[in-house]
Amino acid sequence: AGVKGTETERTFIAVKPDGVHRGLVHKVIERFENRGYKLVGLKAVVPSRQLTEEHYADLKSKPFFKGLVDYMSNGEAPVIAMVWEGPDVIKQGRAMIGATNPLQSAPGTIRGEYCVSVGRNAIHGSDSFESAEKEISLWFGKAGELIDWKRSGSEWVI
Ligand code: 3AN
Repeated sequence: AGVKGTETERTFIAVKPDGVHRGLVHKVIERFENRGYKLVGLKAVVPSRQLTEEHYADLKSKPFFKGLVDYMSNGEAPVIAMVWEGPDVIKQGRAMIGATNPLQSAPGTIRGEYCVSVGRNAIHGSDSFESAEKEISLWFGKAGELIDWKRSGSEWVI
């Protein structure tokens, strides 16, 4: 996940199938780009059940786990998987996304603007450096899928 605490910190952000169905991909990209973060990886994926189960391994014992895996991996819409880079992007990404339950998400956050249901909360973001490392390697395991580049004008942002 890049180098923690520096401008090369990286996080895994995914627009989930409900967010894709609802045409929210550009809203998510716009917010991260506008903030000054840099997109270093992007793809549309229909994740296998196995990938989804690994991604949400911490939630295995939850009653909604099977439903969550079904809806992520049934292929009715892809997941748009992204890696974003920049200062404090893991924590700020979570702040921009808002609380897990959209009814508790502050207005102005992505969930606080676009969602009302915890089971359809549109977007995922890594919640710690360790999760970011795990999730980036899970979703972007192949060499060459993440690009190191410099945003022109970034000296005015960072
Ligand atoms: P977050 O997505 O904010 O990191 P987690 O990791 O607790 O939150 O939950 C992962 C995903 O599991 C949520 N984004 C949501 O899709 C689903 N989920 C969490 N809690 C519930 C719930 N009570 N009922 C249905 N789905 C849930």
